[in-house]
Amino acid sequence: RQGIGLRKLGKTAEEFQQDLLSNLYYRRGTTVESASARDAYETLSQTVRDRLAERRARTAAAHYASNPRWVYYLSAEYLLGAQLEQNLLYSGTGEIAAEAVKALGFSIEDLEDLDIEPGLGNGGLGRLAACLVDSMATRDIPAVGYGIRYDLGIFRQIITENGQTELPDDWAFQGNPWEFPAPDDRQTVGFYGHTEPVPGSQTRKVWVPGEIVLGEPSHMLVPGYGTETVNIVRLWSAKASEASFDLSRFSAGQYAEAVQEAVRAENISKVLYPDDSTELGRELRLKQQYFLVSCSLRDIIRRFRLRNEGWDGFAEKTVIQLNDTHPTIAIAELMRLLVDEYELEWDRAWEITRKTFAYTCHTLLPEALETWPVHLFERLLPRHLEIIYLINMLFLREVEARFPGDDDRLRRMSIIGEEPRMVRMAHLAVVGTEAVNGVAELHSKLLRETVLDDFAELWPAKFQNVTNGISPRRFVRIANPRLSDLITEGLGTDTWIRDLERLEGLERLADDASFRERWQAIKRANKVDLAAGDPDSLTDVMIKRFHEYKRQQLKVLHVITLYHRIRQDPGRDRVPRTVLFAGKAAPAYHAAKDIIRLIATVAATIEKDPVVSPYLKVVFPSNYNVTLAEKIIPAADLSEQISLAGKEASGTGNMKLALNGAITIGTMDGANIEIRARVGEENFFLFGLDAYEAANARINGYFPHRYYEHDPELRAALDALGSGAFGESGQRVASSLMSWDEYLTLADFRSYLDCQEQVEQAWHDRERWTRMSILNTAHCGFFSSDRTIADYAARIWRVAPVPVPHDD
Ligand code: DL6
Repeated sequence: RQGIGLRKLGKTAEEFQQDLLSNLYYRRGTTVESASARDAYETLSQTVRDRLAERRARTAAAHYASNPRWVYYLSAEYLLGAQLEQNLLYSGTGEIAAEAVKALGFSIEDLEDLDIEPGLGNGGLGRLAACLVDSMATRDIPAVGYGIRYDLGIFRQIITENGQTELPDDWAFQGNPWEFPAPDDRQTVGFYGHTEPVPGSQTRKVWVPGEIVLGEPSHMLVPGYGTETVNIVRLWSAKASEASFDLSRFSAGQYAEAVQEAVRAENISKVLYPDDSTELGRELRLKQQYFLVSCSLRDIIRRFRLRNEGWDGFAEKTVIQLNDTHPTIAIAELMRLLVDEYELEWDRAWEITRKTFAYTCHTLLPEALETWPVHLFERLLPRHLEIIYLINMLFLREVEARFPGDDDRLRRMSIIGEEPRMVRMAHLAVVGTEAVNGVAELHSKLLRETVLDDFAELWPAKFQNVTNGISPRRFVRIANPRLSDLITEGLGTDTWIRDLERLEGLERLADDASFRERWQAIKRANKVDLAAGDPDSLTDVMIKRFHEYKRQQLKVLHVITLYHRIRQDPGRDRVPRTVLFAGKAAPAYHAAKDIIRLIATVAATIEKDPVVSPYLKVVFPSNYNVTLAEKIIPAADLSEQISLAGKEASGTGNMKLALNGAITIGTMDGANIEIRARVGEENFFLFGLDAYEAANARINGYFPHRYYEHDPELRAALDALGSGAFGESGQRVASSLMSWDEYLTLADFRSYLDCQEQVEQAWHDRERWTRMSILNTAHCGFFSSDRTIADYAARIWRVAPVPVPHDD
């Protein structure tokens, strides 16, 4: 099949226009006269997609020719964000496309409003996956991202005075023009059933599944920026096999029963679990995980087999990155495939498996470390449990040899926990991989010192840090075009979009009064666009999932204190603030939903108060997602990163906001520490306990009541909540803080309030503030996901880029 060439798609406005029309007539089946905005959107998307598909074809040819080492990124979540604007930028067709749709009678902005956002993730972890695949393509790394094509993504959120309401997110209801179905690459996945011995073999078994489900892939294109590479994200949908339709029941008139099994099969990819950081041991969730893993591994092997024979080269040609523990069952599945299906010796299979996988941990919360009840595993994946037992036995022998007689250590490190008996996925992930990394320096250090300390002692070289990063394309160039233009003008080049450390060149411009003036004007214009409050007020944003460890409750206590201060002394000159919250709470996480409802009540109370409302406004736009983040971030002055130190693994919103010139008020947690080290302590508002002080606080006896007693402003805020002035949710929040205060909110209250005073002083001096803002942007180039990928490529994956030739 070599030598078959492709007709080139034109690069001029006329050629684009011609292709747009041809798509309108021949693919969409409509005409210029009757085209609706949706017709135009679909057609434009196809025309842009075709240009990327052409590059995709060249990418595949280059990869095929070089038979490289591949990176396979396994992630249960991807928050890809809207696609149109990104793909216009990455295909360099923005201007000609705008002209072409104008001729059809539409504006590109109208069509962008119709673009879908596949919400296939919960928060940071899913958005990180999207930034990393972007950067893999940008860095020319041969890579495929694997995930699940959930029919329903993260729920749509509506905020009212009653708090959060959830609605289903049928994101592809009107189709997804960015997707290519590939039904021929479908895979068969087994569940349940039993295992049978293989005569003459100690290790091989035959698994006879009790249920068979099909996995059908489709893929979305992932173009690199400023390069020719186009990689893919391949997403699996569960489909019932033909056998699951019960014809005999149908014939007997039992219509619902006839499709019951098929419905159950397709439920596997029906909905994304909306939990973030707290997974419950639910069977469907484990089914999803195995479904993703089983389909992806077979696809990976199929791809390997296209250019290679035998198994000798597998681990050299393949690295599979596990994005958190969600896909960890892949370790047992690869062993099963190699031992049972391809009949390799156990030791050889184990060597290949261990060399193939690497694991990224994204949490420090003990409750977020996944475990599964042994009985559930035994029923759903009986063969995998046997394999895990054997892996564990051999592993514990290794531990015993190194630390003889240390039974307690064996118990701590075992992949199987006792009472109740659980499979500890993080332990399996450490045992079955070549490299383990945390996502920020502090996080990686705490993993080694606390959660995974025994493993770090056994295998110190296995543990690494790769600090997270974000895509400068999406979160600066696309989200903040005004600032991007100014940066390009200031630096005299736009190469910073691919090489973000070049932002350092802005440092000298921080002292240029006219540059500062323009910088300020852009921030103001972005605030006008956002229309959240007075554009001259301090825009103070806290945008992230709702979780007690992130401490939105601390921010509420601050807002209530400001409210009290204004009421007590209405005549005083004050810094007007717009406090913007956005984010979702898991539907079953009642304490987080109480905080949301409390914020809504506080916002309404302030709004109604003529004394306070000129100085303070609280806004809470509904349905925080990537698209909304792209609007809020460019308008932010102050970035709230106020988690209890030692709890936020990294954070990535902190990076996005700092890069857009917001100044952080934050604790010594996650990547905040690295942001502060880079932007300089004078350009960062630090408060609160550090991770070690926080860990010691409980040990030394923590009594939240003492803070209540000793701090009159804190007392007033908590009393107001306790009195019911802000509703029942407020009472519950106060009572939880007063009784236990898991995340030491009260301990950090005074330090936080004092720090907010410093913020206001700095804000008064607008020249100083703007300088700080410019320096934040200038020194945050490190936080590009391109750098993150360069780190993974060099230290964990050991892969080299494969450049894709141009078409001319
Ligand atoms: O690494 C991406 C992101 C971090 O920035 C956040 O700090 C962290 O909370 C988040 N982790 C999760 C954990 N879920 N689990 N397990 O979403 O990852």
